[in-house]
Amino acid sequence: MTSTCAARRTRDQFRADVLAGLSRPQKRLPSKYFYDAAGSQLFDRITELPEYYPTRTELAVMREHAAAMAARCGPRCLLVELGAGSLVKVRLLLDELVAPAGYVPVDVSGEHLRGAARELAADYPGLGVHPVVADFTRPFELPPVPAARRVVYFPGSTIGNFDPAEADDLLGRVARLVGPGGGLLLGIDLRKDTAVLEPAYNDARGVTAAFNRNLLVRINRELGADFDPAAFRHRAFYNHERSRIEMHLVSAAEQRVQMGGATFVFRAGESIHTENSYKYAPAEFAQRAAACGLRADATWTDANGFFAVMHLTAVP
Ligand code: SAH
Ligand code: AVI
Repeated sequence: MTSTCAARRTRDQFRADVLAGLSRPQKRLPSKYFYDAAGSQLFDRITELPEYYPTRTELAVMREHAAAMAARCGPRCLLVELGAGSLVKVRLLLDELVAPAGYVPVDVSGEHLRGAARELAADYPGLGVHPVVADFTRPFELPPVPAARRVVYFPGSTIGNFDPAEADDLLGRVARLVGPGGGLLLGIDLRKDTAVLEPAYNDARGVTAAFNRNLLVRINRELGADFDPAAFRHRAFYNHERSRIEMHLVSAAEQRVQMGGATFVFRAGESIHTENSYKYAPAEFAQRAAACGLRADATWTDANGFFAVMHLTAVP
């Protein structure tokens, strides 16, 4: 009963966000809606693409420095992972943590999260695994697990999918969630040559294009719209001024889309802005985090300076 109510609230919010986003002069859709079960699987395929450097680079940084990262987290910590996805990277950390009090993966993609959590729990029999299906930009309950310290693990540069003001809100929320002395272990994608950045979001096999168009497939299925996904072209480019990759779906022709009682008109070439992926410099990021109550005390990066993992401590 409760879960049916929760599912209806989530659906109503999805409908409201889509209607509001498509009514703006520059049409927009929030990127968190990419992740239904199919979207999570497409994202997993993206992480294996030769052009998509972030996942393999972050994994390499984690592999090299997992022991130092675990030492920063400290013994008997409660590890809370935001945007946990397939729970791949966390295994490197769990292998090094001393007597973790528990692990709480948080994700909006419920079916995918529950499946991944079952597999992880089977592989780590002594560990308390408590998956939470929630939108981490809203308040959510943590299981009451006693721990020496709370640490939020937020890999993948998912923080980069938030505009700077939203990222600041999220950092403040994390600081409150872990409390003074608690930690944040954060992955951020760094600024680099456009020749590396743009192919990562325009892969030759078209997996990122399918990931982008899946948003329209989901809107059709869950909200009864009549988008023709094939009539929208995937476009991704680096916006230098804003230091971000932008992803759009560009209408190939003039067309109308119905959803409920609403009609949305698209001009040929008009786009829906579906995602931003901000790229940072570590020092600049540390400065913004400090203003949100988190002091950066360790940074690990790869030899190319493509990706950084930072540990930050919440200050009173
Ligand atoms: N952490 C993984 C996955 C990154 S993909 C990695 O590093 O590879 C981004 C993940 O964040 C997806 O699993 C998506 O479902 C989740 N996500 C995005 N926005 C979210 C939100 N607002 N609340 C909860 N989960 C979210
Ligand atoms: C999850 N997030 C950090 C990915 C990114 O790189 O911004 C999502 C993604 N979008 C297209 N490819 C990957």
